[in-house]
Order: sequence, then C-alpha cells, then structure tokens
Amino acid sequence: MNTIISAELIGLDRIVNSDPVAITFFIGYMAMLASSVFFFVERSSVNDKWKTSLLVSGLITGIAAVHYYYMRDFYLQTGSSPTAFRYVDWTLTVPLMCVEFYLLTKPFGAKGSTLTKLILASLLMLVAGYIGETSGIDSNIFWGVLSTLGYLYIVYEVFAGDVAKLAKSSDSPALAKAMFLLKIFVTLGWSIYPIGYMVLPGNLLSGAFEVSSIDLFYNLADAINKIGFGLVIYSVAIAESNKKKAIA
Ligand SMILES: *C/C=C(C)/C=C/C=C(C)/C=C/C1=C(C)CCCC1(C)C
Repeated sequence: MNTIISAELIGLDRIVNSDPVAITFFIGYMAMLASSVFFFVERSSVNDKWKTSLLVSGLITGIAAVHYYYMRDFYLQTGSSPTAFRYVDWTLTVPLMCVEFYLLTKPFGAKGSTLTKLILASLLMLVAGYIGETSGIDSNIFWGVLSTLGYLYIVYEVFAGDVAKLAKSSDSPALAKAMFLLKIFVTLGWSIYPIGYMVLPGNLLSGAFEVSSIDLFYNLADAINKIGFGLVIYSVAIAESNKKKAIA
C-alpha cells in the first residue's frame, strides 16, 4: 500500500515540478481522448462516403489515448521511456493512417495492392525502429537507416507512386488540397520521429538533447500527425458533404 502511495506521489511531484515530458504525456492523453469523441460525434454531420474516414480518425486517436494513459503512468513510475507501449501504439495506428491515405484516393480508383505496399513499408519502418531503440548503442544507427528506407518508400508513394498518380488524375479540388496537406504531414510531420530517435546514445544528435527528450519529440509529433491530419480529413469531408447538399 505504502509503495503505491509513494509512487503516486512521486508521479504527481513530477507534474507539479513541471517535468515537460510528464506534462506532454498528460496533455497528449487528454487531447487524444477529446479528439476521438469529436471525430466519432462528427461522423453524423458528413456524407456516408466519408463516415469510414472519420471512424478511422477516431480509432487512431482513441488507440493513442489508451496508450498515452499507460505511457504516462509508466513514465511517472519509472522515469524512463515507455518504448514497448510506444511501438505497440504505432504498430496499430500507423497502418490505420495508411488506411486513411488509401480511403482518400479510393473514390478515384485506389487499389488494395497500394494499401498493402504502404502497410508493409510502415511495418519495416516500425520493426527496425523498435530493434534500433532496444538493441543498444552500437547498432541503433544501422537499424535507424533500415527504418528510414521504409519511411522513404511511404514518402515516395505519396509524391510519385500510385497515391500521387490517382490524386493527379482526379479533378476534385478537395482531394487536391488534402493531397497537398498529406505531403506536408508525411515529410515534415513524420520527420520529427527520426529526429527524436537521433537523440539516443550513440546516434547523430546524442548529447545535443537529454535522452528523455525523445518522448518530447514523439509526443509532439503524435499530436501533430494523429490529431492534425485527422482534422484535415474532417475539413475535406465537411467541404465535400456540403457541396453534395448544395447540388441536391
Ligand atoms: C501516429 C504515429 C505515427 C504517425 C508514427 C510515425 C513514426 C515514424 C514516421 C517513425 C520513423 C522512424 C524512422 C524514420 C527512423 C528511426 C526510427 C523511427 C521508427 C522513429
């Protein structure tokens, strides 16, 4: 009993003493939860065609909320990075983000094989990243490079592969806008993760930041990419749904 109470107190102490990592876990949890409620409730204000997209957005932030709840706790109790929870979260949510990219171009003829390629690339990225974070100082650059190959493949798909070609062949201004933002999210938003990874001991930015700041990078990036991109999908869905209403 006593140990539980004191562990709680240490945790609260961290937040009260404004440990930025602890605070971002806490805010991240709330923000993911609130976003899920928002995306689920807003499903009723968009066209049928867009309901699945909003459902997937809500699932992404919902799954993240559950993981943030545990990551926050893990960090408060141990003071170290919740790497395993982090990668379980990403292994579920990154493929769902690929589903989101696919759903955007599906009305314009996207094929299932494109989705399969995106998911395989994301799995390479995450499995290599996890091994890199847990295998120690000597090999994390090697695994980081391997992981980056998976990441670059996704960037290629969005800029020049099937996803890009389909978007070009459609004449929907809403899709064009969403594609433009998707490119920004995948290049700028997603690149925050490998920068965070580089603060690991033995990697390129090691020493420039504290090791614990890896979670600052990851938490910031998660908020931008999961909530931010969900809002992009939401705004496209609303715009397209209103257009349909105006015609009818
Ligand atoms: C919601 C979670 C998302 C969008 C997570 C994305 C994660 C990445 C883009 C991670 C990329 C990495 C590299 C490109 C190299 C180093 C290892 C990783 C896994 C941090």
